[in-house]
Amino acid sequence: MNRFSRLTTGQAIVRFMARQYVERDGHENRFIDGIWAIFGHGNVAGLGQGIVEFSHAEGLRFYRPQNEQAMVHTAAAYAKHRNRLATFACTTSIGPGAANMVTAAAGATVNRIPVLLLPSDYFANRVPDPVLQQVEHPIEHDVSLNDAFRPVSRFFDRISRPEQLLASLPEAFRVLTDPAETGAVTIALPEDVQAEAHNWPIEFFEKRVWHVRRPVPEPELVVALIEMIKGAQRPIIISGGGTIYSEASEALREFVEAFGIPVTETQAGKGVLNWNHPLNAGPIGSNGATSANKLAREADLVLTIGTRLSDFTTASKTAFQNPAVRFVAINVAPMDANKLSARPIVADAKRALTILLSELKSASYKGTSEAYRSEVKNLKEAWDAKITELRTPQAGAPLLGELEVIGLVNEAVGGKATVVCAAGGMPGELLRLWRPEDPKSYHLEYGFSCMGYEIPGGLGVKLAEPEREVVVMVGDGSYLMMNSEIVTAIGEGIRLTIVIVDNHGYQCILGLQRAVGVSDFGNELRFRDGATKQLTGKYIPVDFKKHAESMGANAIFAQTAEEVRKAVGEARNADRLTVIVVPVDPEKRMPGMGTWWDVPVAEVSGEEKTRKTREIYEKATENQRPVFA
Ligand SMILES: Cc1ncc(C[n+]2csc(CCOP(=O)(O)OP(=O)(O)O)c2C)c(N)n1
Ligand SMILES: [Mg+2]
Repeated sequence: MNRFSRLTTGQAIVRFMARQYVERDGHENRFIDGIWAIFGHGNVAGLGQGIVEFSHAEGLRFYRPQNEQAMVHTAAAYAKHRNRLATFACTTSIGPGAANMVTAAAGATVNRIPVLLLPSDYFANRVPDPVLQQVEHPIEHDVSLNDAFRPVSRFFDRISRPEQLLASLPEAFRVLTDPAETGAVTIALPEDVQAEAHNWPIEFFEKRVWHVRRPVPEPELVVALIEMIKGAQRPIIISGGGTIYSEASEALREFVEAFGIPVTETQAGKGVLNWNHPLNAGPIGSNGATSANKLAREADLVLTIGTRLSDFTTASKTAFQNPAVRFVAINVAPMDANKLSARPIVADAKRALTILLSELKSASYKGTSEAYRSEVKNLKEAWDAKITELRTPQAGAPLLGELEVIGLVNEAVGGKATVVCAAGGMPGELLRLWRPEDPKSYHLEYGFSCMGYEIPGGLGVKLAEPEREVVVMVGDGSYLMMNSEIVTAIGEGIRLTIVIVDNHGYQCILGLQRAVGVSDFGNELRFRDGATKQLTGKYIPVDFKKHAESMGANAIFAQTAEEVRKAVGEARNADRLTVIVVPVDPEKRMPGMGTWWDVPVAEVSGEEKTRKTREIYEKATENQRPVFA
């Protein structure tokens, strides 16, 4: 005799979500840790009613943010900090509320971070069409705004009959919990269907534990890799976010200590080894270290682990200049494992490193030469000294530089606090300057580099690990774009530190504009000038301290090194979120370090300097190696 629960679609979703668990290495936990919602007519009645009736009873906490994009950033940051073993669900109304999530959905997908998105959709029965906020596509009548989620989701479905959930939800959770497939998962929910009831087989709501797989490498490929490593004179490792998500830091440390192979880091991978580990050669690529980049340039074997090899990592394919260089990639995702013509080892980072360590030992591999190890040591020491110099405040200047602020904040919070950042000049500077002492202490969203991630991201990290000190570094531009989750944090009683570095605008893009031979234009925050009618007037003064205070934050203005140190200490002891506003000299920029990033320069121009820059650009593209053997 079949048994059923009669529930609406909305109620069924809440109950199902609450009962999904993950297991990895024998540890089990709930996968969806809460529901974030901004209600509108599209979701307040259907899914919203289900949330009210069931979420508390099912132990799912409900959160009410200020912006749909922001709540998805928070969910992604939460999931990233939890090594993708837990996330949040996010629901919106139809139309603009749903559209607001698309940007952050892309961010999650680019970064391979699970988030569950439940936007509402137009009536499946189409009777009241066009419903408020409906985009009426004149030709494709089944298209809705939510189709904009398709290219940025790893799984997409639209539920036009309740019972479709029986097939859709398990598939959604399979994708969310799969390390290779994960990203944004979107289930669009027509307004009428959310409220419709169905007789659900009770088995549908039984607790389900999703095993998070750790695939082992194919033995034949391990044999081949061992031969390649044994034959290499100048091997390096590039370690990305996947190493951290796989919790492979210790395995990586043991591996490199056994064989003297230097590790270079990406934005998502930084922190996998302590900054001062002798084999941590620093960050690689366009924003990389002189040490890592010299090793990369001359490497004959590059072992990439858990990285998607973005253009910043490969310096737009200029990083590797040894004609004999070969790549091997350990990655759980086949797409990433096959980049740069690498020998693809589709496997979990921790498992692969553990197996490689023992196989290399059995093969009597003794590791790299003494000469190579001492070269690595010298390069690292020189790099660390350079960074200490860049981080140290210079006496006497009226304003600090951004690099000095980073150094001061890092000194004050230590290497175990988590720093959060995403866009602007600071990601590149943090990559070089920040000194993490724990794999979870460096949280950069630099796959999508989405302005606005910073504050909601900090909130997500703090929710994931409330005991950890969290410091958000945010530019004035990103802050002005998205700051209102401060209100959410205040409401939740969450204490974190936000440092606004105010340099009057989009200074990193201004720097880039100059680098591509264009005059300063449209990036600083300036008044329209009465005479020129251009945006060349004085800086528009923004009182960020008052702004933060108006949202309930504790706010401090800090201009000198001493004031910054003191403010960070005060923030740590404050009873609520603290915003520290630091004005900086925009022209104290990161010095050039001989690296490159491909940003094309105009091929023709009336400006002499643009034409000169184009010549330099064309010359630089000659260093690109688009294809490797
Ligand atoms: C949503 C979004 N829009 C535009 C950009 C392009 N962009 C990257 S950094 C930046 C300026 C950021 O300004 P600010 O936060 O003040 O940092 P600064 O450049 O001054 O370091 C812009 C416009 C982006 N990354 N994300
Ligand atoms: Mg700025």
